[in-house]
Amino acid sequence: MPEGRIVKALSGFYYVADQENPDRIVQCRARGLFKKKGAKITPLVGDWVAYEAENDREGYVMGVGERTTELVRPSIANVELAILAFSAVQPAFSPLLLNKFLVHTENAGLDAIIALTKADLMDQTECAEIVRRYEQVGYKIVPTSIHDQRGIDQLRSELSGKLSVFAGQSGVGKSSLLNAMFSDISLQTGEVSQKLGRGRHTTRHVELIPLGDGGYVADTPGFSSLEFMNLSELDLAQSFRDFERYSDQCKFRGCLHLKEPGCAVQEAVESGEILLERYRHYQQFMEELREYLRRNKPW
Ligand SMILES: Nc1nc2c(ncn2[C@@H]2O[C@H](COP(=O)(O)OP(=O)(O)O)[C@@H](O)[C@H]2O)c(=O)[nH]1
Ligand SMILES: [Mg+2]
Ligand SMILES: [Zn+2]
Repeated sequence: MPEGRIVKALSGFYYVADQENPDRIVQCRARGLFKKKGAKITPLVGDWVAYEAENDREGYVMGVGERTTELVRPSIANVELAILAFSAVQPAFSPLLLNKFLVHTENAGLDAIIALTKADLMDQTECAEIVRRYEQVGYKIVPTSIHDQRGIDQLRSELSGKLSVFAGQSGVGKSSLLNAMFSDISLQTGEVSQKLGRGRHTTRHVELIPLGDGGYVADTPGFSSLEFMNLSELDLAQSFRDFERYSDQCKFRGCLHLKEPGCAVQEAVESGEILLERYRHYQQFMEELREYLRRNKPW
């Protein structure tokens, strides 16, 4: 039975790109119910599936493969990499929002690369300082510009062969960046696309854009909800990569690095090995999470 990947889901149809010949898109309906460990599952964009073709263009999805990752909102399976697009200016660089996105990627089990967009508009010393800080935290961060082309080739090679999502606020330059990296893509940019965006409540279908090298990017804003759903306090503590190296040495197992004595993370903050800003944001997210849990108690 042929296999392929769902690249679009719309009105009950799944559009499957054949694995051997990805230019061949077969419009499929789902046949029967798919179950994993007894629970019903719905095929998602990104899923690897087995399908039966009735003819060149139509067929049935017959089975859904194991997923490596599963994002909710947008629902996409098997995403490997998140490109977090944050502009240097317009809108101003927001470390708080970036750190929040990083909590989400860590929790979803995604690798993340930060694209510092519109780097041409930023003071270069400041740009280098942001790069230094996020490298210290443990992330790859690439300053990009569609005007002087910096970072474009590097980012393109990072995306090669992978299924990626582009996440970031509207206006940071996601579409421009994709257009600059891939000459076959022509997404609308600037004010036009913002008008068409019509705010976050418009339901949009998820569609994967083929990159021509086996890779795909999801054409979606990504992580539309930044509330800490389904996250425990310990999950949050473990989403800070820069804490990991120290947390083993905390006196208490399950230490949340807040007021516990003998906490190696707090010590590393005091000695400057962990950035104070990251720790402050961690404290803030913990408060938000606790507030969220209070509001959403099941009793
Ligand atoms: N100076 C500068 N402006 C950019 C750059 N990338 C995008 N822009 C501008 O930022 C605005 C928003 O870009 P767009 O790609 O639509 O952002 P999106 O909403 O994230 O997809 C447009 O007016 C672009 O021309 C860049 O690298 N440098
Ligand atoms: Mg856009
Ligand atoms: Zn601790």
